[in-house]
Amino acid sequence: MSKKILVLGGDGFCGWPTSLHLSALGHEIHIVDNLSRRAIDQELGADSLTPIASMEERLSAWIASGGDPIAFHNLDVAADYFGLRDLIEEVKPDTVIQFAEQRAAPYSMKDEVCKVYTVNNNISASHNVLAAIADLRLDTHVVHLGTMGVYGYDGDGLEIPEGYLPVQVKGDNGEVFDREILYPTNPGSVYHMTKSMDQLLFQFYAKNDQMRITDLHQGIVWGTQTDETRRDAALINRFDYDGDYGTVLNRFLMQAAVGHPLTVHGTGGQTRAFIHIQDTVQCLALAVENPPERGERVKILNQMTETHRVRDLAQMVADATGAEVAMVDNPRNEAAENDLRVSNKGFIALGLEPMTLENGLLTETLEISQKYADRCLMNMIPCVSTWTDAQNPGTVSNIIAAE
Ligand code: NAD
Ligand code: USQ
Repeated sequence: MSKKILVLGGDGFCGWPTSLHLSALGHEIHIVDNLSRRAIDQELGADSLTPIASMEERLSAWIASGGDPIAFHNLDVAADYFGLRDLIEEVKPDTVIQFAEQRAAPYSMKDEVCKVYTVNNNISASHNVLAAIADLRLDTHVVHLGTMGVYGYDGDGLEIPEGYLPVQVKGDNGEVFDREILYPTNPGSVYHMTKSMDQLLFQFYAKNDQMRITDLHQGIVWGTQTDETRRDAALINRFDYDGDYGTVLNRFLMQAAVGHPLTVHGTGGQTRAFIHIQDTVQCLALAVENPPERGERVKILNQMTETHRVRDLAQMVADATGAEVAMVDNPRNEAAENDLRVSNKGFIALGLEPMTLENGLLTETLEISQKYADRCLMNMIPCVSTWTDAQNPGTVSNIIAAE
């Protein structure tokens, strides 16, 4: 059945292909975006490796390729609460998908201004959606993009469950109490911390207002194209590669394409969860079709298809391309080595057929990197945002300490 869907953050890396995919499935799509991601590129002096068209060109190209019209609303979801509320009241969406957050961990750790912006933007954006739907008393399903990073990387062999952890607590007289709690969060950056905080917002509104909420704990997304973005050059998805927004596998693939050594942080023993962008859009379609019941607790699904160790990914790309691997100082404050086992039974049960690195998509992403290699700004490749003063000799506290 066709649904009315607001896609908040629909100009972004995940939001754009998701909007097209849901439109292709016959849903009525309204993209809401303040284009802040494009503005941050300008602020950083960075750009997508792929040439992304303006929103107007994107939407015209979608119609020209046979797609149904998609509406666009240029609106700041975090700062313009009443603009958002009016829009939700007018459209009365069946589903709101909340992608509209500042999503780069290194950007969120850059300085105090970036920390404040990330917290204000992300928490207000998510809360504004919930407050508006509650106040309008709509039965709208909220689908939020969370992150695997909320679980932390303890790496002791426990399979990460989907959001909740059954625990037993011993009372004073030895009685044992059973509880099911949100998996204790252990975020690794201010950005990841905002996703931990989002979880409490959802828990409260699901309980207090019986809101239907799905929180997708997504792993690192790689690749760039989907079936829909391949339809026309003006539909191409963005490809971030700079030190703040580029994610590890896409960075390795483009580094190989431009002849830059693959930048493994530390020993590269960090194990992370991954998903290809084509599977991201499939997962969103499945989540939209399968809302929780009203009154049910937040439905948490781990949206990932495979785990890999960073140095193994670098070796895989090096073997495929002949690229050199460089072990560089880790700018982050994170465990040097961890194991990671993750349950993704929820999406598998809903019908997801995962794609993996072996599906030839690695080659496609490499070909795209090679095609647009001349657009690469080599000075944007290094990760210069550091997590602590100790890693940052230029900060005030270290200058004072040295005097
Ligand atoms: P992105 O930065 O490419 O897209 C986010 C979009 O939201 C941008 O177009 C931006 O302009 C918009 N936006 C941000 N704040 C806004 C506001 N206040 N009002 C209106 N629009 C706003 O990021 P992405 O990679 O597409 O990620 C989308 C979501 O998925 C994020 O919430 C992110 O945390 C989550 N996620 C991403 C990944 C990944 O690897 N890319 C992995 C896990 C989770
Ligand atoms: N890394 C390198 N070399 C690089 C870049 C990164 O070794 O050149 C390492 C990092 O130190 C880290 C790992 O690779 O250990 C992953 O870094 P990343 O930038 O690919 O991913 P991350 O910062 O975790 O963030 C990305 C998205 C974020 C999303 C998250 C999902 O930017 O929006 O929430 O992936 S997850 O990691 O599962 O939490």
